[in-house]
Amino acid sequence: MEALSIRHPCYSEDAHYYFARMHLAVAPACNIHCKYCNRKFDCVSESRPGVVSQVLKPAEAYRKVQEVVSTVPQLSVVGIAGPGDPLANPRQTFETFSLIKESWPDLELCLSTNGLKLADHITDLERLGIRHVTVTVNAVDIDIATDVYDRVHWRGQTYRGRDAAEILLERQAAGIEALQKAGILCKINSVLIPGVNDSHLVQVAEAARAWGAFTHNIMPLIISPGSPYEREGRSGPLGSETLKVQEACSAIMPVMRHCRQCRADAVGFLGGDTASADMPDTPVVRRTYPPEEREAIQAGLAKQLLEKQGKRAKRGAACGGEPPGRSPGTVRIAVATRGKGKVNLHFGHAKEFLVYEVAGDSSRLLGVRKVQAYCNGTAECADANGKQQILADTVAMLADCDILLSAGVGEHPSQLLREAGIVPIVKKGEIEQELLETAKFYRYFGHTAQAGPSVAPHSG
Ligand code: CLF
Ligand code: SF4
Repeated sequence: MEALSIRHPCYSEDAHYYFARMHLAVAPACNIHCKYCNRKFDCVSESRPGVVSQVLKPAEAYRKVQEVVSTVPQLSVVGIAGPGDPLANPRQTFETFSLIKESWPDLELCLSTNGLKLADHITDLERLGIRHVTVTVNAVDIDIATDVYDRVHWRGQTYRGRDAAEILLERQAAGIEALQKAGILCKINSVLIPGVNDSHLVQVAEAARAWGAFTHNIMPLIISPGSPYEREGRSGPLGSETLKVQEACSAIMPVMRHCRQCRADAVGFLGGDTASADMPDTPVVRRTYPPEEREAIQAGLAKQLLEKQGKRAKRGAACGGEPPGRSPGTVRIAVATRGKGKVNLHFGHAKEFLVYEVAGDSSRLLGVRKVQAYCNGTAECADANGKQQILADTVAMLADCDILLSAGVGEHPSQLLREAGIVPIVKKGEIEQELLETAKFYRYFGHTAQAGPSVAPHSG
């Protein structure tokens, strides 16, 4: 029998190359207030601010699924992740899920919550066959939680300070334990907040392991404009800081590395905005797929994925058990890609970079680095600071990398990258293969390495 996670793009790194998800923004209200949030935007505990999803009614959400399910044959998961908290809007959330369940029983249903009302809805989750739930746990210590949450609305009353934190933490633990009892896979999301919970997240990882959670997703803080944290002048972590915490936590339990902090109405592949264009060996023409064809395509994809995992296991490069910290002799490479598993994007066009570590003949994804407008932890457009600031922020975000692999890079950014100790290399091709070749090249030539065609005369 197929593992529960095999077709879920968030619960399996491999699956995100093969299967797509869609979010339905049917849940506008929230029952807590995180200090990094401004409710004019999407929930930051699962997505990113700076975008406002249009709220749908359940019937509208149903029609949206109807359209996507028949045109994107790789769609395997439908999730509700906001724009507020799904369980603060139980009528809309469960009505939407019921409609989907009735028409497409093969689609996995998924939800992401702050956990306050989770324990109250376990029977609803069971009734609808929901097998994947994400709970955002930013702290398991009352004092630290008091610094993260402004207030909590519980049983008709508003609580602040320690009282609010105590209620939330107690309800989160009760909800997660109830999920375990019900056999529902639980992913823990934690927002990494420098100066608040950065050194505490290993304790959250320990709690997550004790709860029996499936994976831990550590997301760099992105602060909503107008939020309390913005007023306090806080900012998000650098890529290297996020990586350090992810590595420390990965010694305790599996850590998700491929999260894209997607919006509450995202549709398609993680990291790709055009659904079927991002897939290997699957149709790229948008057309209507009848259910039997969709089923056959997905069965084929699951087979390909399992074969790939089998080959990797044979090569002895299976996932999991990652060593914390940077191992000697490894090469760290940032890749600019627009999907399809290829190096195929110009440095200046990248809104995110995939960062890999190459050791010998194997590579592993360390994480995704978001850049440009939201690179430094604020969600406002960086126009005011100008292009140079974006460039400087991008280079700082990649400062712990040895190489930048892209389909093109201008002379000025090349120079800045080199000054930061990052070798810009221009290449196009399969990421997996280019990583190994580039790392080999780098080990031989070190910082003097320069491969591929000469750098393009662009500015970005
Ligand atoms: Fe959506 Fe979340 Fe379900 Fe995935 S997203 S509700 S678990 S189907 Fe995935 Fe997006 Fe990261 Fe969330 S990449 S933000 S972890
Ligand atoms: Fe905002 Fe927190 Fe509610 Fe998400 S859970 S909508 S981040 S207050």
